[in-house]
Amino acid sequence: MARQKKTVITCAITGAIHTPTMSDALPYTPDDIAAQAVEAAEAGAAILHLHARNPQNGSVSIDPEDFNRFLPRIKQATDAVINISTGGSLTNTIEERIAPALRFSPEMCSMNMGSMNFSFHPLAKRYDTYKFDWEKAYIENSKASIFRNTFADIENAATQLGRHDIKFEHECYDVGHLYNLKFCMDSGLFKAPVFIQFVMGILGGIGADIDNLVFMKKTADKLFGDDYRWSILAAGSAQIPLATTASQMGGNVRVGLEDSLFITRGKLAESNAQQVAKIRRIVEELGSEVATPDEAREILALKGGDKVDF
Ligand code: KMH
Ligand code: ZN
Repeated sequence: MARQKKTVITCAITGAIHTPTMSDALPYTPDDIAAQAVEAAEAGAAILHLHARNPQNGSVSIDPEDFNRFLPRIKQATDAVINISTGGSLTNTIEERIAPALRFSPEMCSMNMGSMNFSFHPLAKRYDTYKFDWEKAYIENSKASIFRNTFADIENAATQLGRHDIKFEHECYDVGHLYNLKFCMDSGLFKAPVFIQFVMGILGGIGADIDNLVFMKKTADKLFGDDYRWSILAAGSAQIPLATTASQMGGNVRVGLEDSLFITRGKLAESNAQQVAKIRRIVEELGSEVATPDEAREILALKGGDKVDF
């Protein structure tokens, strides 16, 4: 597969698994999620990665009805590719987590490639007060929680979602998850070319630095040859610096308030679109072009925006 010429920007609008509501910019109502998603697409995001939240208190929602409150509106207002999260929260079962993607049959959805102690408990030290009651305990409890994605869970999710011709964003939080993906491909569960999201800087997974990025890329090259596409998501303050590096290595990039509430170290972002505009500006100034939604569809071989159920 020839080196990709355009950079696909994904924007992860709100998150839920590990994203505190401790920024007024973080959208959690359907109105705000839809508005920020459309704005991010206008700023240059070809793909919108979406979670839902409880509109009253911002807690994780995996209820398809909560997704239904914003998916049709986003589809009407933009031609961006919709990617529905199957991550849910640390307490949801895999059946609950895949229910929205099964119902809406989007062009893309996430597929988490291994179990881990996905932890953000150190955040509890950062805040004295919380916007919502549920948040303190949820953050503290992550210290002892397993984000469960066993081989059986992955097989179950892939088998049910596979019938919908959905392209997976294979979220790999460490080098071992690349080997998990390779094992699943060899078992016939996923076909090349796969789309891999290198997830870096989550406590419980690989750290966010350039050495590790190169190691992830070299390992993926060894396992998958030329026949894969990749993107990077670095959490927190590493988000834009590592996205910049990855874009120069031929990778695609993911930004968004799901993975960092900041626009630069110590300064909260005003919106998702602000992060998209920033990485777009950098990518373009460094001589690359940003992919449109239809170019992203071609690059990732997606089924098309007319084949979704919303
Ligand atoms: N925010 C990422 C680190 C999912 O949605 O399935 C985790 C994530 C998982 O995006
Ligand atoms: Zn997500």
